[in-house]
Amino acid sequence: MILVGRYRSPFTRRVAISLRVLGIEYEHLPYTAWSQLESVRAVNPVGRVPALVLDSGEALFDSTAILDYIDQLVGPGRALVPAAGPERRRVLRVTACALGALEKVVAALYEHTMHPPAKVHAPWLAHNENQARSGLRWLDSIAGSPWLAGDAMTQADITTVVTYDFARIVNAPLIPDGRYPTLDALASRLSEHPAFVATYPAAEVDQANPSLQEVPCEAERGAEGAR
Ligand SMILES: N[C@@H](CCC(=O)N[C@@H](CS)C(=O)NCC(=O)O)C(=O)O
Repeated sequence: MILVGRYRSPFTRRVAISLRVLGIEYEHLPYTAWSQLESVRAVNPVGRVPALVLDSGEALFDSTAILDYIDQLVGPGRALVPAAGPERRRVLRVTACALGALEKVVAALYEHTMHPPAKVHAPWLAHNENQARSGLRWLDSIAGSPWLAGDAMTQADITTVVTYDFARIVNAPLIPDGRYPTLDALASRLSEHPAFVATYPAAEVDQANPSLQEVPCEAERGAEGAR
């Protein structure tokens, strides 16, 4: 199977990490939905990453549908979202919060990068950042055992840490030192996990040296961009 999308896309990264955690081999095509839009449209009519192209040629998108397929592939005993019951509800609830916060971080980033500075609408930017903060606060507050839901790593942990890493990369002021101690601890622990190390966006940026301007969702903001 082929995973289409750069790891700088957090939606792509959560799929890549899940594939690696489950030991599913894949080929990686690090296309961006911006300068390589036609190649991305060939596998997703909406032109967004990630897509997963199966050996049969069937293309799956978006990240939630792909993760559902991967879980079905490995079966209920290894799936990253439990098959039923309160365990499933908890993993879905936490994952939904992490994904919602991620979408808000992306919306705030687009407000910055897709408009000229004079057209940035400060109230909409603040709204999105506040929604993201609220989601992160809740995620930080629910921590129990080493994992966010249950006694093993689930999709809740993967999507939460991908969101946290992404927020720190593109909008460091959203994550002041010490504000989210539980998320800090979880992200720091998983930063040593091979699946998280291999997909960390900075490593990919170094290898590919892409133009940061043309890929807002997937771009890193340097010090001059930080507020
Ligand atoms: N809901 C989608 C979101 C995917 C998404 O927004 N991907 C971004 C990259 S981070 C993209 O391709 N953006 C291009 C665009 O929106 O035109 C998913 O979970 O896969």
